[in-house]
Amino acid sequence: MLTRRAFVNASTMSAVAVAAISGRGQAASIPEAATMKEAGTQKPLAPHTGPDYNPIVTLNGWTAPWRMQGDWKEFHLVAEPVVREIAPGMKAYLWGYNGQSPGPTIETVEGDKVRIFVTNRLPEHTSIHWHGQRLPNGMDGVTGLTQPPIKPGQTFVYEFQLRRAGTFMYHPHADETLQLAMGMMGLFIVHPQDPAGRRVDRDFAFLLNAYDIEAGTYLPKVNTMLDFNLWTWNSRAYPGIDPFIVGKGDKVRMRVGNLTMTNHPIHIHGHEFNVTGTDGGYVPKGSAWPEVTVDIAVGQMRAFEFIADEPGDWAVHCHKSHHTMNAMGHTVKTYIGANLGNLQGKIAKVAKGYTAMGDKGMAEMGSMEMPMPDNTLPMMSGFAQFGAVEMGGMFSVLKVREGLSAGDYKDPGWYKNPPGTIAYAFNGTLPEASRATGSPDTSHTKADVRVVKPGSRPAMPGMQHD
Ligand SMILES: [Cu+2]
Repeated sequence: MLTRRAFVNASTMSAVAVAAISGRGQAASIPEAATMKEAGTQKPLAPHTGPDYNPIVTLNGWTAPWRMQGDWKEFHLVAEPVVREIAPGMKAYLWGYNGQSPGPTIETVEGDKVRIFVTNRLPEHTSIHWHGQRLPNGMDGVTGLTQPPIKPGQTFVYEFQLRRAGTFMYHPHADETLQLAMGMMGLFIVHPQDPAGRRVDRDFAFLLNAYDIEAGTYLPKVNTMLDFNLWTWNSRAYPGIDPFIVGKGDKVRMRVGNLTMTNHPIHIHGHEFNVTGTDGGYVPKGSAWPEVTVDIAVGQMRAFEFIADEPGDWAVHCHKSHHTMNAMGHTVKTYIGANLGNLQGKIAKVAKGYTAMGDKGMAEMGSMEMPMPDNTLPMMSGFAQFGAVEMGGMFSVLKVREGLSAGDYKDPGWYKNPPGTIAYAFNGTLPEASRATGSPDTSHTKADVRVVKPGSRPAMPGMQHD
């Protein structure tokens, strides 16, 4: 739900900003700063000016509204403390923009002249760097190097023309370690001037970020460098990350930017994709390369595209397995194969309620109701139609469904698998249904088992021999 802040008028602006605006003979009013209360994926914002592009879907996020002032597209970002729901059951005290972390996605078209007002409501100074953009040096947002800091209470104005299309980011370049660790970042999308040129049916975007928030607390530890316990997409952790809803046959694009301090190999199931965008912009047609996993290095952006032609509920996740866990204790010992049976009784005598865990593996944690401090996410969680998913962190689901109309992003529920297409427990005979479909291969039944050993040459009908 979009709510409107009170109009910020010239009297609250800094002398610098007023001078900047009046110097250009503009009316000294700042566009309203919209703010977002909800952490769910908001409806994409169709353009009301300029080329008719297909708008971006910001995963668990939203798009900044703008107004036209002459031929300038004007936005208003407010840097401020926010409360972000990381997943149901856990909130974090972060810093962000316009009510959320990440801030709203800025969505524009190549050639646009943008004027971005930035108001600082943080307790310390800030600035915004427009990551990846070509712009006048003094608009680059590096405190001390290209501009003075934006002090608390001040509003600064950034003005530049968008010289190339692609996927970009924005983030502070002032007290950067702390401000990034607190969640200050956003996406900046520039569509090509001819929207038909690179059109897709569903265009998703998200940022990779990470937090270190101790169990039972709300504030990120800002001095952590690598050992984060919450690996997030747009400051959300699974099962709080919304699914990607797409129609069967849709051309889908995902745009991903990495503002963590390690790389993330993003992997999708059931489909291969083409990498069509990098930090440098669109990959020339014909040079895109196929992958099922794309590694996104620190500070990088990647866009990839595929035709969603396989119906189902397909996992999409970072392939570093520790990044699909929440609040993981990296100092916990490994007990696989140990006999914890006796230990349980002994420790329970001194520590009431102690449960020995992990002698068979850690999967039991995915379905157990363990007592935890308030405001803490389970390490492995999420339930689907076949039980516990045993995931957390950077994990979501690509839901490919037949017959979705354009712009329908409603969660369709779990996939209804056609009969005979789900992996099943073998009980000595193959089920009738499986034999009837002819696929999988049912020529080898219990009564007719042909064993093929390494090195042996089986005489298989239809096989060519040299
Ligand atoms: Cu990762």
